[in-house]
Amino acid sequence: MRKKVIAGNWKMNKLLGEAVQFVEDTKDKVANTEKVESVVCAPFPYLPTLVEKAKGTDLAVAAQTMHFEENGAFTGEVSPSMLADIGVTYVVLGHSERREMFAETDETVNKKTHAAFAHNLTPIVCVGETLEQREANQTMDVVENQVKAALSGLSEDQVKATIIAYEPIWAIGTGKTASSEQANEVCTHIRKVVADTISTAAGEAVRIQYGGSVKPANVDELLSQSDIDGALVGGASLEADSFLQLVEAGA
Ligand code: G2H
Repeated sequence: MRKKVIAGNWKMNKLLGEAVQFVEDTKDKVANTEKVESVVCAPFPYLPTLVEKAKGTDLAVAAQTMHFEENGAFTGEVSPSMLADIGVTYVVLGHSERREMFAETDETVNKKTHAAFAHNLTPIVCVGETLEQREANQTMDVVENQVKAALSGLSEDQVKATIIAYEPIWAIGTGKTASSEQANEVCTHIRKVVADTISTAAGEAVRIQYGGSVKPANVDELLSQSDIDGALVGGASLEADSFLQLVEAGA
């Protein structure tokens, strides 16, 4: 039985006071950790404060990206050791917005995945196809290649601990959700790719989220699918009430 993971990806939203208020409003209500993990992926400047506020609760705090190097001349970047040092426990890697706008590649995602494990950060690795690729029937190949590249060189235990977020790019922030069957079909393929390339046990253990316009109204159906183990949620994770409803759906 895989534990569900609901992660709210705030992207570049909220001011500090709003971020703190969100954590105050949710941290004691995200119980039921046997069945679901709750994560907020916040902008860098808020991470130390939010980690402190959420300490001792079941709300985990994540970064939305990081560099793969420990330190050095990388102006504006944040390293895995910095995140670990302040108590961050998860990190989103390879989000399509970072692939599209900030030159993230399969190669850098792979380096970052290794760097995450070297610092006990759980990586949430994002994969997904564009509308053009879906219409050209390339979805399975595109996603398969992204998954293989991201996981390359990881140990079986590391793969088992990885969270993969399948986010079809055409469904992100557009209000268009993949149907739960469409989403599950790709998640099933991802699990098979992991089983075939790593091991059957890794395929069984790896958790696969769906992301792309998930909201309280569609989360139940998505989470009821055989290979969907949670959601990476943008817009609908910004309000505490909505986030709590999403977590409740996973519990
Ligand atoms: C996809 C998702 C969060 P939204 O990017 O990662 O955003 O739920 O707003 O489509």
